[in-house]
Amino acid sequence: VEASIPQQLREAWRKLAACEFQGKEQFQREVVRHVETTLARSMYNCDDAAAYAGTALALRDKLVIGWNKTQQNQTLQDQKRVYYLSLEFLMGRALDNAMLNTQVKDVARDGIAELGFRIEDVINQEHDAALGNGGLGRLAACFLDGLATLNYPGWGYGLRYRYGIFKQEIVDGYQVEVPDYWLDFNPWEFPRPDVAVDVMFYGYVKKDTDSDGKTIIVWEGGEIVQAIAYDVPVPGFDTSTTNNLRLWSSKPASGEFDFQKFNSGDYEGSIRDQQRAETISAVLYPNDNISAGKELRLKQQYFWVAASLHDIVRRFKKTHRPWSQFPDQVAIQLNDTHPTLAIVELQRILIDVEHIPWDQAWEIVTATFGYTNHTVLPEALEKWSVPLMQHLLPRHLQIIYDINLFFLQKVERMFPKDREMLTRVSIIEESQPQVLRMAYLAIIGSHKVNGVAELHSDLIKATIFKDFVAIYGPDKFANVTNGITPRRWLHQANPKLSDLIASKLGGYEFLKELSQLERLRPFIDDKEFRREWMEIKLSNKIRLAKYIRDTTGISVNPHALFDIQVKRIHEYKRQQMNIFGVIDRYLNLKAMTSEERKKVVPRASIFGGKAAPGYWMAKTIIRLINAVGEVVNKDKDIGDLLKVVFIEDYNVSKAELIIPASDISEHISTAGTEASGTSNMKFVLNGGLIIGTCDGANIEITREIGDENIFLLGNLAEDVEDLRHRHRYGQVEMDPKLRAVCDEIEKGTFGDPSVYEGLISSLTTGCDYYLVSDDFSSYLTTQDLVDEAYRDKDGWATKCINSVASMGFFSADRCINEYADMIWNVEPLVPVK
Ligand code: OX2
Repeated sequence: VEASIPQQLREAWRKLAACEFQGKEQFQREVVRHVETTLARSMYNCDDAAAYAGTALALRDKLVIGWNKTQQNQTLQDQKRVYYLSLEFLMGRALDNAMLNTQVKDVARDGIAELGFRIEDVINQEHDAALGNGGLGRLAACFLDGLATLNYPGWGYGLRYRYGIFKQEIVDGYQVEVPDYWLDFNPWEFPRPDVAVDVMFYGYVKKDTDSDGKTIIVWEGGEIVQAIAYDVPVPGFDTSTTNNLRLWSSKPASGEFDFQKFNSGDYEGSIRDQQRAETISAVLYPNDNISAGKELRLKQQYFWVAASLHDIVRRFKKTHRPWSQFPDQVAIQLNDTHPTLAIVELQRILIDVEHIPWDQAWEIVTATFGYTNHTVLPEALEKWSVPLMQHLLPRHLQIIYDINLFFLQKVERMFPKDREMLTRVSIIEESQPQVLRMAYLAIIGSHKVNGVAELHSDLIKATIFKDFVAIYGPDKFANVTNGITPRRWLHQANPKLSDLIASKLGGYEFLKELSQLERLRPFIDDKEFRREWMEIKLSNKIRLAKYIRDTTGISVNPHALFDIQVKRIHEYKRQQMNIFGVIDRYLNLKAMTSEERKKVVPRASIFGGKAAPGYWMAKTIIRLINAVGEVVNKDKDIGDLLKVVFIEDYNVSKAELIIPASDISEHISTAGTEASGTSNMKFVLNGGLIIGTCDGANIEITREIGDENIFLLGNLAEDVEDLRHRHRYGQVEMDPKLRAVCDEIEKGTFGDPSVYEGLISSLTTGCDYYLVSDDFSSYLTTQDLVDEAYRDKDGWATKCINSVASMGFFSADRCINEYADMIWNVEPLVPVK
């Protein structure tokens, strides 16, 4: 690379090379320069928004320098890279994270203060990058942070949605969806018009002969859409490594804009084609754990996968290695089944374009891919209709048929007498119409399949993928328990706690080596330390209480027990059980004498989360929460003893505000339904306790922190099937307290009861699929234990501190190292100076 540029030129270039700002003054100069020249503003019209833009652009310049060096270094070192393919990257805000990771926040705070701004106000100007629904997308974002921090050569590939997840407004207690115009000003992306890939859809397949007379297969005649790369720098913490997140945006392929139509006056017609192309990357599907099976979604998947693979293959080909070495240079991780077509696309490139024999190609493919499963919920398992695939991607369907044929032949050899087995494991499900089981294709085309928490990884082996364990053996299946980045979820969200911990541990090394939190234990009896710890929690609660008052008008007492459930609204996550519990608490309070009420621990029940726009039951739950709040919050008998709050538009930046303020958070999914959960980890890391079921990562959190520090409740995953069976055969009496709650709703205490009919009938005639009735009494008793424990302020603090000290295992860095070791076989690079 070096030799290709003459010495003289190199020297001239080096002399002029941009350098990062170092101290405060340089930072200020950069900010002012950007405000005055890039934004064409002045001191007189520089508001918070302009100050944000100036600061972000100054920071961005700094990032870009490290980013360029990192990319050059990665090319030069020429080691194996990992590509994380995810339809969702829930990045949140970038400025604060960039300042903290590059360790210039203090400089920036002072610098911007001297220019007349508060850094917090500046940070709050930023729009969240909300290209995801929930845990799956946020996990991808935490993994990018871990990859960069650990100096792995790792890229993310995703879609640049024009609209991310909708903004949620609450109107008359109901969720209303409003578009998210996040791209109005986004300084964190770099358009790369030179990185453009043509992606084809539809068309037909034909046989042809090449110049040697060999038969070849050509796919042609389809619609072509262009993918344009937009790159987002991802800075690691305390390292120069700045990795890349490449997001694809769709536009009509060059020449596709029909000038003929335009000239001849068919203006609308020419625009229509353009819009059709742009629609592909227009909007994120707002469903969490639900697959809707829409054609446009399949187009998104192929568009993104084809562009990403083209890019990866192009990079590999520049090294002039033989194809057999592809898996030594490239690891691709499939974040759920959304990118499964990448398996088919790589096989297509190898056999149709590179003319490699099928078996050799397939070996390369399977050695390259790993597949992460995130759910066992049947409604979330992707199945694409065969006729749709035939229409949209005819060549890919043929290849899938062949993959399936060879796979079934192998299975038949292994289990010659088992016809049923073939039907069960076939990629094609014989329904009307036939559908493709994408998870099966993902397993067959990968060398490793992993679940995201121990229970979940065991469950997939025992249930949905049982046959595949029999076929491939257990070693193909692994567990990598999820993790979170302590940089964003402790240092950024809870700076005071991070600083206190650093003061005891002698620095911020724990942010890179989270198991060092163990060293907090000797301070557990240190009075001053405990006092500071509790003061920080209180100040975080005051911060949230102020936000709640400012945005909802509800005043919550910061000394009340903050009981928080924030996550996507879903029946399996059981926000309904929580709100039913709140109603029960309200009824109890109403029945008490004023003397009895004096002994009650005051509570604020805080909810937040979005419902998929078409998920009617989830929307009803939101309506009920708000209705209960309306009644309870103004009940004079109750006062501060109970407050019910629904925080609008829960997103990453609100999570950063909410999580540090929690005393207890709820993770109460029906056992066996929440694959892992990751907010459970965030809450505990911030010194809050958990009330939860024996589900997902709750189980491993319990193991790490000790069962004296968690409030577990409810039935176990192994009993769920039996319980459901009993409901189906009408053998379950509704829990009497739950009955009383339902009666109260039906009486109209919370407004028109007909609104909640569906919700209540799901418990009765609907056979209570999520087993609310079975867990309700355990839930209430456990909540009583929470009250009891909270009365003992000192005992509570001990639990919290001990828990934080035990959270090292849940760092995203531990996950990334496990993936690197067990699945990707990649090594970190030495970062450049
Ligand atoms: C989520 C899972 O529901 C959650 O339990 C898990 O922690 C997260 O993924 C990250 O692994 N869509 N979202 C998920 O799964 C699917 C499918």
